[in-house]
Parts: sequence; structure tokens; C-alpha cells
Amino acid sequence: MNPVSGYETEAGDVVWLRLDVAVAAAARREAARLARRIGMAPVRVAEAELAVTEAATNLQKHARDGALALRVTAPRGRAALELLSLDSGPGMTDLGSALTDGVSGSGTLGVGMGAIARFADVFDVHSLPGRGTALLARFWAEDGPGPLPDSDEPEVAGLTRPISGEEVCGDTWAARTEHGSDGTRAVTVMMCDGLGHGPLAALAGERARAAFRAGAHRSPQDVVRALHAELRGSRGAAITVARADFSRGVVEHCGVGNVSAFVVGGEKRAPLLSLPGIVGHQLPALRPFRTALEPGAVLVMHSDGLSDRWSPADLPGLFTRQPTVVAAQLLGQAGVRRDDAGIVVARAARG
Ligand SMILES: [Mn+2]
Repeated sequence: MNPVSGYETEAGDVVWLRLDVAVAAAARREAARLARRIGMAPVRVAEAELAVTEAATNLQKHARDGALALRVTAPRGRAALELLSLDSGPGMTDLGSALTDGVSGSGTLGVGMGAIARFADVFDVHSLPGRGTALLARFWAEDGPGPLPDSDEPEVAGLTRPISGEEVCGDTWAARTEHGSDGTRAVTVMMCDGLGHGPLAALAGERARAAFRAGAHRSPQDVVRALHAELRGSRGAAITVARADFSRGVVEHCGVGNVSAFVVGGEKRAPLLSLPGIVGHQLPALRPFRTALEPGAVLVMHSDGLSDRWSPADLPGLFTRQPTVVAAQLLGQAGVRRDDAGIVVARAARG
């Protein structure tokens, strides 16, 4: 295949805000700071601030437990501010009315969600009644045409969250899409769990991302070998690299250490096996694995900061949502607090 276009994307800094009395003010301040950093026009900054404040107030009033995440991303090379809201219930039982301002005033999380949806350039939400809601609102840095170029490229997004008490995260991800001249659409994705947590684990993750960037157009096995060389002398990491070729319907992957990876299709998930070892310390004999990728299937890879005991059947409707919402909802439902957490999700473009 001869890639003629594509883009790289990777984990960046995520500002996590836990629920407390000051969450709305803190979220607003942080949103304004990030929005200005990417050159957003003042009027648009004010709108983003309003949406973020609304989301924070909603969580504070109605959620049992929850968090907001704010970050700068660049999906397909276009800078944006992203707001994610996660909660563990009660959740919205009626999304339809929740999206209509003033209709669902009866103490659900839906209050004001219509306002957030209207302000955002991209809005998506998934709710599990009684269990939790994940909401995404994206604000482009610059006004521009609605549809993105190359909209038939695969979609990929991830999310990381440090262990409680740490500022930096040892889990990280990176992805590179390929848009071949022969019409192929593929994405190569890395999930990396730097051993332990804190700055040294984060450093291993940084080195892994740099090596991944440098390793374009290689097979997953060769990328893992390159990562192994780059991570010598570091903490070491568990890493899975997978190349999902949506045109040919196949995933090729290579995993070393404890990263969970699945192809999810319908109510089933097929695990992508990894080999024992530590990237940077001890590499086993690598061999390629191939797994079928049915139309509509989604690739999910996450660290052990999420329990791997989730089931697609328990998450109805989730795997048709935006990859960011899939990642956020899975983190909310399966995340553990005693470790760094990282997840990345890739899917074919939806026509
Ligand atoms: Mn871990």
C-alpha cells in the first residue's frame, strides 16, 4: 500500500477535575486558558466557557460521582478544545427530552444539555440508565467548514487518566491513519503502559510515542522491536501495537505485556492476545497475529487501569458512538482508581 495522506494523533495533557464545590469555576478557568492557547476567538471562548460551566453544574447537582476532563486535541490535524463529562449515574434515562432545553427539569443530568449541544461544534453522548453518562463537546479553534477533509479516514481517539495523586500519566497512546492511493483505509494504534506510575513511567511513555512517530510504515512487530530498542534503560512498558485495515477487514497486532486489546463487533468481542515480557527489558520471540475485522467492528485497547471484564452486551449502543465517547464511557464503567489508566479506540469512518 502506498499512503498518500493520513494523520498522526497521540495522547496529550488532560486536565481532570473531580467534583467539588469549586468545580464549575475551576473548569471555566481551565477551559478559557486552553481555548486561548489554541487561538480561539473571544466570542467563541465565552461560549465554550458557558458550555463547560453548564456541564460542571449539571454534574455537581445531579451526579453521584463524576469528573470533567478538558484537553486540547487535533483530530485530523485541526486544533480543538474538548470537554468530556463522565459520571457513574444516575444518568439520563431519557436523552430525547434531555436534549430539549427546559423539558427535562425533573432533576436529571439532562438539564442544560441542549445548551451544551448547541454551543459545541461536535457533540456526542452515551448514557446507561442508572449507571452513567459520557458526554463529549468539541470546540474547533477556528471557525471553518463543517465537514472535515478526508472524512472517509478511520476515526481514532483515546483518553488517559493518572492514578489519584499523580499529575502525569504513565499510560499513553498514539495512532497513525493511512489513506492509500489504492483506496485502503487503515490505522496503526499503540497502547503503552509504562511500568509503575509517576514521572519515570511518563518518561517511558514519551519515549514510546517518539519512537512510534519515527516508525511509520512498519509492521506492528517491527514497531514493537523499535520501541524495545528505544525503551532500553527506562522503566519498561507493556505495549500493544495493532494495525487495523478496514478496507481488507483484518487486524494485525503484536503485544508484549499486560495490555488488553479487543475487536468489538455487535455484542461480541474477540481478544487480541499478547505475549509475556517487558518492552525495553525482555522481549519474547515475536510473531504476527491476525484477527478478522467485520464491517462496523471497533478496535479497543486499554491498560490494566481498566478492568477487562466489561462486555459489549452490557453497554448497549456504545460502540456506535464517537471513539472519544467510547473511550470515556469504558473508562467510567471499567476504570480502576489504583493505577494509571489509558484507552484508545479506532473504527472505520461512518459514511
Ligand atoms: Mn498499569
